[in-house]
Amino acid sequence: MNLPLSPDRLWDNLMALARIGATPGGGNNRPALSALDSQARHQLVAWGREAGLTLKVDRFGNMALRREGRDPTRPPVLVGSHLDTQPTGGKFDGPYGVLAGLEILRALHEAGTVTEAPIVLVNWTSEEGCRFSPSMIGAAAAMGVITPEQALNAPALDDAERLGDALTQQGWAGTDDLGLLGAAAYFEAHIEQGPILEAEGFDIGVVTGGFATERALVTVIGKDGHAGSTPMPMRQDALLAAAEMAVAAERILLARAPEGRFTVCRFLVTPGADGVVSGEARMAMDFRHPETAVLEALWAEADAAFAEIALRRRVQVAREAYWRFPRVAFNPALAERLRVAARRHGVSQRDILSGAGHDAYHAAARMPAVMLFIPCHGGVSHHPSESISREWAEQGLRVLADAVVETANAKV
Ligand code: HGY
Ligand code: MN
Ligand code: MN
Repeated sequence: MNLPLSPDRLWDNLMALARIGATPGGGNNRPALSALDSQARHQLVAWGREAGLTLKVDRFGNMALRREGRDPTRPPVLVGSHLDTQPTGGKFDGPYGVLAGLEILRALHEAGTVTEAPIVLVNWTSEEGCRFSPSMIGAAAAMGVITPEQALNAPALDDAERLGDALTQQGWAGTDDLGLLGAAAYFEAHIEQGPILEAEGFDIGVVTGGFATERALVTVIGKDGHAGSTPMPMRQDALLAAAEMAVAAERILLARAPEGRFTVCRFLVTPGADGVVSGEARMAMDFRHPETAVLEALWAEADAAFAEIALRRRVQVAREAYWRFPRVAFNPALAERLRVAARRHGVSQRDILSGAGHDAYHAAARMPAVMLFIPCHGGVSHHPSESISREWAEQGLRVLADAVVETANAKV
């Protein structure tokens, strides 16, 4: 298929978008539903208008930019990702998938090529869980994985705002039915955010699935005390108990290396004041493993270790999971379509599992879905120095375009 795709225009758009919320060191800080996220959304609307796309926005702020097909009754093919970033994010995590999808629709528009099925570009609200928790709220709500109330009442971690308030405040509380649930397929192109493709010399990763993931808030309650006059044996030091639990959890996950992944994403201490033994500590712990059953067993092992530490240190410990999904399996037929397209373009490829969570995980619960990874330098992501080559960006675009258009023209 020889669509007039323009890799240069894709790159220029990536650089233009990266100027919205640019941070020192070349990164981006565009928190979900902040004024900067809204500015990026409006930029996408303007580009979509140039490409003849019609916009719909749902009650969660998810954006659907639609190109009609010859048969408007056929379920659409979706392609998308997210525009919000981590506070210390890069230029490409999210925007690459959105703007590669846009470039496909632009090329179809310029060529006057009409596919059988409609194609819809999606920008999902609040993929990063760093402002509103948990991650991937827009996709989860649109796919019915969480309730509208859970999505709209999602708390901001940095202030008292709810996601629903921010939607209204920024003018992105839509009322449209995007018609996503009945879609024929969902494609998401994304940077790998890991080192494998670059290290092994592959230009494309065909993502066959994703790690099982569970993030939980672990709360440790001890007793405040004076840092000077409280003898050590009398202390109920929540911070040190939590620290020992974190190290114990790391040991448990390291025993399952290399697939076991453990992170303490946030560590909050109260009062955390000079001169005080802190009586409360809360950790956002993130466990990941390719196998759901193993992940569950690892949490059980960690809970036992936490209970032993709590008893010995005379503190209370409680754990509440707030972000969880089992191992994700993407659609084999769509994965094969990506492999064939990569071979057609002479692009080296390998199958790969995703350790990072993506909006595609929730889409995969409701429709055939698949992801395509391109490498990123040093596997660095969620960092201002996140970077890709123009060649990788182009190769991913061409492979994605073939698979998306073939799916939109597939015989039903
Ligand atoms: O944490 C994740 O995996 C996602 O990138 N927010
Ligand atoms: Mn992402
Ligand atoms: Mn991310």
